Amino acid sequence: MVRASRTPGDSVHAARQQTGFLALALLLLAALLLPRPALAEDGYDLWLRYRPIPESEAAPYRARIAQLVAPATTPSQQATRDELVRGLGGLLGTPPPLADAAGVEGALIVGTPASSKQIARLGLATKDLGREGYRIRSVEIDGRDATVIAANTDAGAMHGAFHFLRLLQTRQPMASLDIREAPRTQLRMLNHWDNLTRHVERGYAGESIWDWHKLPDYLSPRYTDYARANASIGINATVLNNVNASAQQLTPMYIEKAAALANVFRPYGIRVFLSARFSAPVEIGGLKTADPLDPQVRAWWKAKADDIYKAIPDFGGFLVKANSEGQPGPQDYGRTHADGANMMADAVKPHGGIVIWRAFVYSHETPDDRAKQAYNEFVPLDGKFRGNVMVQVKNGAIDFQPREPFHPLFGAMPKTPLMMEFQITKEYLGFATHLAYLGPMFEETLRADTYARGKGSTVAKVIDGELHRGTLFKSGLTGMAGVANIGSDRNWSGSHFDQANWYVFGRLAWNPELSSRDIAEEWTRMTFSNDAAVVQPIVAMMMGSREAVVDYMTPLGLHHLMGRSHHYGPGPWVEGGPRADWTSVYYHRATKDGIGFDRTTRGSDAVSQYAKPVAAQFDDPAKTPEEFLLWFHHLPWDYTTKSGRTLWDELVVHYSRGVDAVADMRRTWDGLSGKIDPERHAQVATFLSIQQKEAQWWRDASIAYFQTFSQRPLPEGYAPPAHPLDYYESLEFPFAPGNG
Ligand code: BDP
Repeated sequence: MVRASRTPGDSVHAARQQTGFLALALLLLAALLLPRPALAEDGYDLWLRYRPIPESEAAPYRARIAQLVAPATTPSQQATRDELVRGLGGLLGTPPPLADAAGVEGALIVGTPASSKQIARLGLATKDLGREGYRIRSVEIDGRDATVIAANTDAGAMHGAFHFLRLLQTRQPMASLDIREAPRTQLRMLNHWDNLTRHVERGYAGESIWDWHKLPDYLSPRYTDYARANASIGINATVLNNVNASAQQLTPMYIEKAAALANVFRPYGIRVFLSARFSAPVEIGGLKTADPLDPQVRAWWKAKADDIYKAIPDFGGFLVKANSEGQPGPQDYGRTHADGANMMADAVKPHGGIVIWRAFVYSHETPDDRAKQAYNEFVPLDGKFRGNVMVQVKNGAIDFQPREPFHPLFGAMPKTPLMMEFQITKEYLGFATHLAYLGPMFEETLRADTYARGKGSTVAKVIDGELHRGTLFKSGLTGMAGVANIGSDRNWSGSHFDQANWYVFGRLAWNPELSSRDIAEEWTRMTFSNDAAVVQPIVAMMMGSREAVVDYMTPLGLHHLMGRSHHYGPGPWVEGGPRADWTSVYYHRATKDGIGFDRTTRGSDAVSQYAKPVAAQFDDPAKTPEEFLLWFHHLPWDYTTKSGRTLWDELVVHYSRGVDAVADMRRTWDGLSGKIDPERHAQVATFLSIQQKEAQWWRDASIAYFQTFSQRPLPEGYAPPAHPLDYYESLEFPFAPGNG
C-alpha cells in the first residue's frame, strides 16, 4: 500500500486526535457507568415496551429461549415471528437465533400442526382450543427441553406468542409451563366513535387515528401498532366509525379506505365492521324510502353488502344505532327493531356476516322512566331476530354512568345473543385527566347475578353464552364491545393510565371471569415496572380509583348529573331544554323532602324488570346495596343510612371521601418519583393535580346545589363549598372536547 509521507505537523495533529478520542471514550464509559435516570418514555409503546430484563434475572429466561422455531409462510405467521423477535430481542438483549427445527437445549417452537412438523408430532393442539385458543407447554423433544406454543390456527399461535411474551414481561417462571387458553367470547370488539372528519365523539385522545383523507394509499405505521396492541389482548374485531354514522362511510370511496385498513389488520386476526346509517338507501342510494320491508331497500342493502365483501372478503358486518337519540330507524316506517335488523342480516348472511343491533333506545315522547325503555322495546322481540343478529346492550340501563346496576336486559332475552357494550373512553368519568381504572366497574357488572336461571346466573354467563347455550339461544354468537378511548395522541389514550382501560377491556372480553386486580397488576408490570415497590402502590391506587370518582361525582346511586351536552364537570342543576331525559333534575328529583328516583313498585316499577330475587332486593331500601340507593329510591334527607348517619350527612361524607382519595393518589404517585421515568411520571402527576381540582369542584358544586333542598348544615368538620352555587352554575365550557 502506498502511503503519503507525513509532516511533523501531522503527528501533532494525530496525537491531539488520539487524546480527543481517549477523552471521548472515557466520557462515554463514565456515562455508561454512572447511575442513570429511567429512560424517558412517551407511552407510545403501551404495554408492549419489551424493556430489558435486568441481567441478574435474565439467565433462566435465556436458557429457555435459546432458539426460535417459528414458521413465517403466511402474513400472520410472519407477524407472530416479528413480534417474538422484537419482544424477545428487547427483553433478552438479543433475539434468539432462528431455526427450522428445534436443535438445541431450550428451543421455543411456535405454530400449528399444519405449520410445524414438530408440533404436529407432539399432538398438542386440540379441538377444545377452538379457532383462537392455544397451549403453552414445557416439553422434551429428543431428550432436550423445549417450550411449545401450539394452536389450531395462526391466530391462536399469535395469541399464544403474546401470552408467552407477557410471561417474560411480568417475570413469571418458565420451567414447567402448562397453559391452556381459549377465549370465552367470540367477538372481542372495539367500537370507534370516529367521524369521517376525524373528530371523535366522546374522544379525549386527540383526533381519530384513521387518516381517512390519506387512505387507502398512505398506511400509517400506527395502524400496524394498533393491530399489534389489540392482538396482544385478544381483541379480534373493530368497528371503524361512529354509531352516529355518516352514510358516506358506505360509499365506494370509503369502502376502499376501510378495505385498506382491513388488509393491515388481517394478519393480526382482526376483522373490520362498519356502523351503518339506517337511512343510507335514501341518502346515498337515491331511494325514496329506507323502509326495511320495501323490496328495493332490501335489494339495495344486499347489493351494498356484496360490494363491501368484494373489497373486504372477511368483513364482519354492521353495527346499527337506530331510532335512538334522533338516528333514523325502522320505526320511522312503523316497523320494529327486528324488522330492521333482519333486513340487514339477510343482506350479509350469504357472506357469513352479522348485524349487531344496539339496544340503546329511549324516546322522550315515551313518558315512561328512561331506564325501562330498552327492556320494554326489546323483550317482546326475543326470538324474532335472525340467527346472525346480536343485540348490543350497554352495561347499565341509563348511559355509561360511573356506577349503574346491571342492565335488566341481561338474562331477559334467552333466545337472543346479547353483546355487552362497555364504554372505555371516560365520557362520564373525568375524560382523559382523571385517573379511573375501569376494571372494577366492568367486573362489578360481569359478576352481577341476574338470577335469570337461579342463583349464579351472572352477567358474564349471559355474555359468554353459558347461561343459555344449548337451551334457548342457539346461534352461539357471543361477544363484548368497548367504546374505544384511542386517538392520535402520542400515548394513544390521552393519558398513561387510560391505556389500562383499553387493556382490561380486552382481557375481560377474552375471559369475563378474570379478576380486574390481577389484570391491573399485569398491566402495571408491563407498563411501568416489575419492582414490587412500584407495582403494589400503583395497583392499590388503580383499584380504588373508580370508587373515588363515584364518590366525588355521583355517590349512593345518583346518576346523570354532568354538564349539559359536553358532559364535562358537574351540572346537577341542568333542567329544561329539548328533552327531560337529558336533564339532571329528571334523575335526582331532589326536593325539600328528599332525593332519588323512585324505581320501586311504588314508583316507576323499573325494579320489576329484574328477576324476582333481584327485584325484591331493589324494591326495599333496607335491602338495596347502598351504592344503588338513590338509583332505586326517593328518600328523605334524614333517612338513616347503614353508617347511622342521615342521608344528607352520608352524601357529604361520600363527596368528601372522593376528594380525599384523590389527594391520597397524589401522595402515592409522588412517592414513586425516581422509580418511574420522569416524562410519564410528570404527566401523571399533573393530571392528578387536575383531577384533584375537579374532584373538589364536583364535590363543592354538588353540595352547594343539593343543600338548597336539604337545607341542612354540613356535618361537623366538613368544609363548606369554596364558592356560592351561582358561581358553579355560571361556568361554561363551549369547547370541551369530544362533544357532538
Ligand atoms: C351517549 C353519548 C353519545 C352517544 C350515545 C350512544 O353521550 O355521544 O352517541 O351515548 O351510545 O352516552 O349512542
